[in-house]
Amino acid sequence: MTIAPATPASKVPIATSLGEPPFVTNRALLKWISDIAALTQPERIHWCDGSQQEWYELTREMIAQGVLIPLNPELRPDSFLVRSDPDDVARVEDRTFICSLKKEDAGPTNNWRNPEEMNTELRGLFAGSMRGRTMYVVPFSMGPLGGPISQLGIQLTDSPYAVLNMRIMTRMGFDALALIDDKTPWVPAVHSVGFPLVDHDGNRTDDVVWPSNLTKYICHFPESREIWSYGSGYGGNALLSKKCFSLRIGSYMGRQEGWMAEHMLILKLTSPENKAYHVAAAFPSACGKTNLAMITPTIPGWKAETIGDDIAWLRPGSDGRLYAINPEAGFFGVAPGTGEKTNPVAMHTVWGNTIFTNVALTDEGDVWWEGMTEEVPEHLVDWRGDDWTPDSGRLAAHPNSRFTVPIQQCPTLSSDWYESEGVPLDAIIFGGRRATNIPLVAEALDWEHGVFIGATVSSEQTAAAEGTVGDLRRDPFAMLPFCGYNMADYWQHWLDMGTTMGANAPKIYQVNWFRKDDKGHFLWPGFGENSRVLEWICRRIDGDAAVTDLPIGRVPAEGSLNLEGLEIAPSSMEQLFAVDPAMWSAECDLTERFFDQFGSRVPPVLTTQLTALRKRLT
Ligand code: OXD
Ligand code: MN
Repeated sequence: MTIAPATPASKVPIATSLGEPPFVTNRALLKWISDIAALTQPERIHWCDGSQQEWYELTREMIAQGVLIPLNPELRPDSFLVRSDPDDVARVEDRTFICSLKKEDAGPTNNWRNPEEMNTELRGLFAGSMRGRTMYVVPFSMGPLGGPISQLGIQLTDSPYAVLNMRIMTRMGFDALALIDDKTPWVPAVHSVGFPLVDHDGNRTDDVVWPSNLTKYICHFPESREIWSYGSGYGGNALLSKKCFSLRIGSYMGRQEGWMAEHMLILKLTSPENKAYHVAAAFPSACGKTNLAMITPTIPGWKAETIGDDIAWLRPGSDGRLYAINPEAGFFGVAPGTGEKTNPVAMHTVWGNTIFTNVALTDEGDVWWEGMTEEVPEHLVDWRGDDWTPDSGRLAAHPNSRFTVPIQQCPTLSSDWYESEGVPLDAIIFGGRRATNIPLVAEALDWEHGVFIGATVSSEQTAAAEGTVGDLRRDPFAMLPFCGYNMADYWQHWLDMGTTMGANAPKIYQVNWFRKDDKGHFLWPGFGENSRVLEWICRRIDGDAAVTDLPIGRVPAEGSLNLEGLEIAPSSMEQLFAVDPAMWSAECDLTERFFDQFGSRVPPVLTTQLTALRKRLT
């Protein structure tokens, strides 16, 4: 297909043909690519086939340009370090927009822009934004190719770094492209780092190691299921399959089509009796989600296997149960804090074939970050490329530095990850980082109570003073930055899904590994010991664990949580489950205020739940 002539035609080298592979005949798809090319004016267009050969060619080019730093092949084979621009190091929530037709449909927790106005603004920004660069056509499948829960997308990007990451994080290439025929729905996603190499007069500027733009826009058009991202090359801003598609657009699609896109890990647990259980768990950022996804149980006989660490797509199966897939194919994990002690599975996963972004470089040509080893190297090159010693007084790795690695390298990967139909969920878990109030574990009284728990998930911003609840950052369902529509409507969708599933719905639990005593010490050891809580949940599912009814839910009855081999004072156990009615009443007031911001869109079931909780507390 030929692209419409761009202006000015004279001096600017612009791709003149799409160069589509012969098997692509989908006219809508070709027209979209042609339109975006006419707008962004790339010099070349490359269709990503997803092959190893393509990977080698891209990485070779990027090494030559100084973008990728190859690590020592003896220590970290086929792995690279990349350093981003210090102004482009994380997701930019204040530049993330939901462009629904009506503002109320984005809700009070999203930034909203009128779709037409945003479209006009974006067209201005994207005009010529790929000049002098290659536009990569990146077809991908979220979930196994052709699977019943899977979805397809195409990202157009001028960032080869994004291409490499997308190849790890998704099933990317011609196999996915071949599935997009005239009748298959797919999500179009346009991405530019906003750093053209040729200006309107044809003058060339030199490239930089990490091209980006101080102006950033991460835009979602739920009604037309489109994504447009400008100005950033980092993480969720640039790997549009992840938060943009799998969560923001996915959640909107899920509501329309009767499924759910969730910010959840998926774990398979096998008991000493060889019975398998599947759980999905939602935690806000920085609550140890990756550690739980790769947990090494401390209790004898239990096995934990990883299915996903970040995103779960859930859909009722023909038997009425809720089935889950991890739509991703890799981990984009936070490096700092990951070490042999905290997460040995992650450390083994990143043995090679890994892209590290914004970590430190050792003198031996390997990577390092805070928390990786107890011993701190005497000399490093830090994430900005400067010399670093332990007394430099600054971090060697950026706190949001990352590893991108294929999930198939995870030593605890469950074969269920390959299941295109997904796995039937036995339990859904909600967690937060709470110094007060929230017990180590509690079972929801029913689905509606579980949705109330999910809707009120929070982390404490400041250490709470004695007898008070700290500042709560609400992160309902851990979806606050990721829900593509009004959060209150999302709660209603959860309630509706419960009605659809009825007695087949998984049980819902709340956990909190972070409760503290009045001196500020953690009461629970966490990490592998969290397997004790998972064991209790599995026993409950089988009806084998006794409970005590508390106003906030059902907690393990005395002796029903397995504490064998764990040294923990009975007073700590007591505090882990203590319910202080005054503090809970204060928390209920905060919940009421939180719900108020959603006005009349809050499902009445949730206000009834709040009233019922208040009543149980008195
Ligand atoms: C992530 C996040 O990067 O939740 O997964 O921020
Ligand atoms: Mn996440």
